[in-house]
Amino acid sequence: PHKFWGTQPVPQPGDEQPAEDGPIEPSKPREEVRQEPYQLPKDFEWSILDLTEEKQIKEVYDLLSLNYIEDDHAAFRFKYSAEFLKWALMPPGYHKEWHVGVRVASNKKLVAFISGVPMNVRIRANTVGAVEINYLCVHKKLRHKRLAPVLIKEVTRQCHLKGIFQALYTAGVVLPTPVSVCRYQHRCLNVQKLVDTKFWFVPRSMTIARMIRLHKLPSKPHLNGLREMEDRDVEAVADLYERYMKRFGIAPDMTVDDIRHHFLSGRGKGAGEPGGELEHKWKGGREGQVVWAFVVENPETHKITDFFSFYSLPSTVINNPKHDLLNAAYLYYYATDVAFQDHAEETGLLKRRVQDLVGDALVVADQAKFDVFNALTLMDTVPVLKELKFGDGDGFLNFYLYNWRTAPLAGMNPTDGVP
Ligand code: YNC
Ligand code: MG
Repeated sequence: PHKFWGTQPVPQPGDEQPAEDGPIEPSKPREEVRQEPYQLPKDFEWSILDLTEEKQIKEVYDLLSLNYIEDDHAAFRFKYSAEFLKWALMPPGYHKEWHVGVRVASNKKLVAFISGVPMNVRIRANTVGAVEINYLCVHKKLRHKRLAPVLIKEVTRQCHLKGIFQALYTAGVVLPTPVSVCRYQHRCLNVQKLVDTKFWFVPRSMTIARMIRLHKLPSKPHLNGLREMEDRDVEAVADLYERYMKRFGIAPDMTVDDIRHHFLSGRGKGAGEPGGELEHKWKGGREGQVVWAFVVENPETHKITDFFSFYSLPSTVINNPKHDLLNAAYLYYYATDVAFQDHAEETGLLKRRVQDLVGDALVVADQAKFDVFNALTLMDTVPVLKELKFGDGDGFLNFYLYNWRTAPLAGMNPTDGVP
């Protein structure tokens, strides 16, 4: 029984499949929304964070780097950089009121956090103005005191005050009720380090030398016309993104400004500068770079036919004598206009193209000295992962919608059930 989740507008265990998509409870006019913050245990106080202040970003960074998500064996913990948090928490149209902190009243130490960022999401035939909730974190010393529900209720109130009544979030834990679930997939790049840190293991029938050989990647990408995305590509990428994402039952809607923010902001020095041998600029990695985006420009027509992107999210290696950081790249959005050709799926054309795109993302990430490349079983990625030598992770990611009913969305084949 879920003492908190049982009270919330989310599908409950045993609910019937919805006849129609829509809200679970109606929206309220602003004056009917609770005006005063929820009560915190004594000795604690609410604090809206101003993330344009370096000092406050650093406080969130410090809280998360010591207290955020760990794997089941407490061997790794996500280490979002301050640059990453800025990029993720301040997209176009963000509200600082949705960056909700809890401090110890006496010394003002930040001990809990939850955040929301605005997004328009299309869920099957409906486009909904919503909030994406992330970075819910309670200091390790304050766990199991029912602080999480208070944080969730307070951020919900702040969203209601801005006229937003639907939310999207993901979690490793199973709560009422996932709308989809995906599995993490990992492609080893630095085999030796992954084995040393026990992130990956050498199978019984294998030697480490063979494993290193097996995972060796070419030193140059393979797609003709591949180059780093630049500001002049934003409109073309936005258009391609919009058309490609129609393939799936759920997808964020992105304006041109969103595209610019998500693919071009927070990049390291030298990124996207025209001219010269582009690869010299990303070889060896870029200090502080969060997101990496590449386009394929047709050499004859100069049309942008494809793009791919990934982001950098390291993990702290907990208690390892040799290594303290695992440099992980995560596949982010990609699209290809091959999908719009007749019979692209039946003929295997689409699969081949996605495999080329993700394959080149691996090459770039390897050259930039990432240790591992991660992906989820979603979009058109699933059929290409085995061939690109990804392996199943232990982790699953559950996708949730707040106050919106819809039938389950497949992680494996997202086009299932699309009207
Ligand atoms: C979780 N991850 O089930 P019941 S993901 C949501 N998401 O409630 P307490 C969670 N709920 O079952 P603790 C949750 N984890 O009794 C637990 N819960 O109904 C529920 N970890 O609260 C749980 N970050 O305070 C139970 O638990 C209740 O002290 C128990 O705190 C939990 O960001 C947590 O994994 C996760 O920092 C804060 O363990 C803590 O254990 C922690 O006694 C490490 O809480 C970091 C971590 C979670 C990452 C994420 C998405 C969060 C989504 C929240 C829901 C948003 C709803 C939509 C709101 C906007 C609506 C509009 C408009
Ligand atoms: Mg608690």
